[in-house]
Amino acid sequence: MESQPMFILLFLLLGCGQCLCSRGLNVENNYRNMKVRLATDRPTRGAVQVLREGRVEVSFDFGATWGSICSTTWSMREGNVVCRQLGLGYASKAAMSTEHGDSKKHPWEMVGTLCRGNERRLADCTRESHYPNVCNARNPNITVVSCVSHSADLEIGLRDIERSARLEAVPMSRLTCAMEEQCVSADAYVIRRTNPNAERKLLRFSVKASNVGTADVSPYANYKDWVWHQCHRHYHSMNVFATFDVYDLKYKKVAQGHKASFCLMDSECRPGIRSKYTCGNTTQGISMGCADVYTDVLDCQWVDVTTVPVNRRYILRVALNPEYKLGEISFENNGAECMLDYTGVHKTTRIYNCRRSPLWFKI
Ligand SMILES: [Ca+2]
Repeated sequence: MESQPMFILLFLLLGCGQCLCSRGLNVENNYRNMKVRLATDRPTRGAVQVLREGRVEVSFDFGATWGSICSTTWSMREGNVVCRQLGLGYASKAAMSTEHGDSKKHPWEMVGTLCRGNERRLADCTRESHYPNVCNARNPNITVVSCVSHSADLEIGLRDIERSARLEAVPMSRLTCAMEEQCVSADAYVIRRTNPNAERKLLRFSVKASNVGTADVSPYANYKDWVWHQCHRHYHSMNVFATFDVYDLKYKKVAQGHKASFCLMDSECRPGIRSKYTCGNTTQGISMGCADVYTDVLDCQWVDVTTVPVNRRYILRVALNPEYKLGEISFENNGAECMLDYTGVHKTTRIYNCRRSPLWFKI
């Protein structure tokens, strides 16, 4: 760890040259021997207890010395791996912060982590491909996690997408509210100036988000921060709950849906389970054993495919909690990939062969 200030100085002087980055703190270490623990500078009450929240520390010398972690991708997926490795369940919080100490007092031993979320140990994760820009001498933040024994787990419904898919042509004059929420592609706003009745082709489908976990889904934002949407007359508790994207067969994105913000509620529950969350201003969530269904008739529940070339085959990808903002047991069941035959005509456009896919998605 003695060498870190020198490394950071070199790093700043050289402006993160590729060769320096590839020989950074995070490459040459022996990851197989990496030990992980949680620690905190906060006073702990009473006798020694198992820490469930703290800064994440790693050691590469069998516990003789410990250091902290800096990462740009630090999220619930990396947090889940740390909690799993420590036998503490699942991450309910994953942050880069100074709440349990800072990088000055606890210098980074490792920078650049990248986990899929299902690894058994942090040592099994890959690294960020570039030296993280945020890991410089001015950054006091270090990685922090909070672990819980029970967690929610969103699972996407595959058949719901296939069964409900339909293409609809709608004049822009009927999309005022949706356009206010940026639910159509950018060219529509230009066209509307001269032709307000021009039609948009919307690929509509329903998305069902079931909570198959062992705790309720709770929106991560404090309800005081929820945003009132006048047009739709309800509060949105999450900025990005789901994403809808259309790719060509080489995984080049050709259209994307609105980064949908949502009001979370229990739309349907398994027999014997009572729904308790509504779309109210303090009562949003998805109970264990319940699902929130966003039906194809809802505003913005579509991808605007007006400019997508017709008579071709595409891939529709739907992802729940794509930014890993909500803690979950697994992120392997959050995505769906479906084949899309797009003809530009309702009768012959279809979505089929939906498969489950992880959130982990590399092109
Ligand atoms: Ca999940």
